Amino acid sequence: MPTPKPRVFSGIQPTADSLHLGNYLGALKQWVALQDDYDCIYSVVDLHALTVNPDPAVLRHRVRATAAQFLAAGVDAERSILFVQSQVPQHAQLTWLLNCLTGFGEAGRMTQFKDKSAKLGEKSITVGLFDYPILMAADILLYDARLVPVGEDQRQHLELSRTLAARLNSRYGEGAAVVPEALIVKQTAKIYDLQEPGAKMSKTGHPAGIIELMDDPKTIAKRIKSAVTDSGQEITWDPREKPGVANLLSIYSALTGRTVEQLVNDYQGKLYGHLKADLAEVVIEALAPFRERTALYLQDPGQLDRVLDQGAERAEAIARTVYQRVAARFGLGQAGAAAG
Ligand code: ATP
Ligand code: LTN
Repeated sequence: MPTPKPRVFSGIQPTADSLHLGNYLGALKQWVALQDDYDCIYSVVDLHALTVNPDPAVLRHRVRATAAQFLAAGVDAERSILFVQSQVPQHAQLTWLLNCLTGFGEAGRMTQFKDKSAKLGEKSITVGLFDYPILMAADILLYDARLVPVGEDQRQHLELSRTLAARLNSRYGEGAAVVPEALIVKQTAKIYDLQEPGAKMSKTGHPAGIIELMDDPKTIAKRIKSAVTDSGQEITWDPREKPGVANLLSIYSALTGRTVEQLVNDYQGKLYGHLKADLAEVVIEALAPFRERTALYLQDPGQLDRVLDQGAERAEAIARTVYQRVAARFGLGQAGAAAG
């Protein structure tokens, strides 16, 4: 029998109608490439999205729209498992077990929680937002995933997942959990906001700073043209002094496969305007087929739902076994299961 391929797990929240270039270059592009060598499981993590209190109809649409974009980007629902998190009940169940292993102070140190709660103000912070990284750890441990492709902003959350997996093993014996590793591709780990090159491009950022994958060509050209560049005129790679230009070069390089050195060389003696005009063309061309494919998937929601139902069935078959194994270590369930 051939040895099974190592498992990959990752998820993206359905918190917008469209994903953005940061999601694509930081995560989704890696997801697609990993399918050749790994056993991949990808999820639309709608339970995570509940932490921002979405309108129910909007959430329902965004779950489908996000799944359609995964497929359009090249996620293959036959080779990989594509599913919606809330359709597999073990995510919430394992979260509870992990909650009971996580220190209150440990969860309180998560910088994303601190940032998001500072923005929200005390009255609007929910226990769900606080618990968000534990639910993420449950997502990963539930499938014995070894590798988790994410952007730089998820590094600390991944570290917590590793800590919790190691804790399960030290408290309940080896084999209770697989300790996962983050896969963060340095070049595209953090794509920056076009208007505020100090901040990451984010679904919740100002629209002018974002390039959405579903944007039309005119919008893309406008956004890139009005991207904040830096003082001076020369096109050089200097992320510290020229973060705006460096961000444009990173995007350019990631979409064309040309190295940043090659690009800097090609643009010697040219102006920021040239770089922006060419980059706009590159982005428009890269995204056009993606938009078309997404629209096709969304034209047939019934078929999309069937794909997602099948994915959930396959995911649950794995999640059920792993959950029973972990729960048994805690002393839950029938005594016989503890042997597993
Ligand atoms: P929000 O802004 O609503 O928190 P988001 O845009 O960060 O959302 P997520 O669903 O939280 O999107 O992230 C999905 C994936 O995209 C994660 O792996 C995350 O690390 C990655 N990612 C998000 N933004 C960027 C970015 N600017 N550059 C690189 N990767 C990113
Ligand atoms: N928190 C992640 C999304 C996420 C995720 C996961 C990523 C939820 N569960 C499991 C990798 C593995 C984010 O990008 N905001």
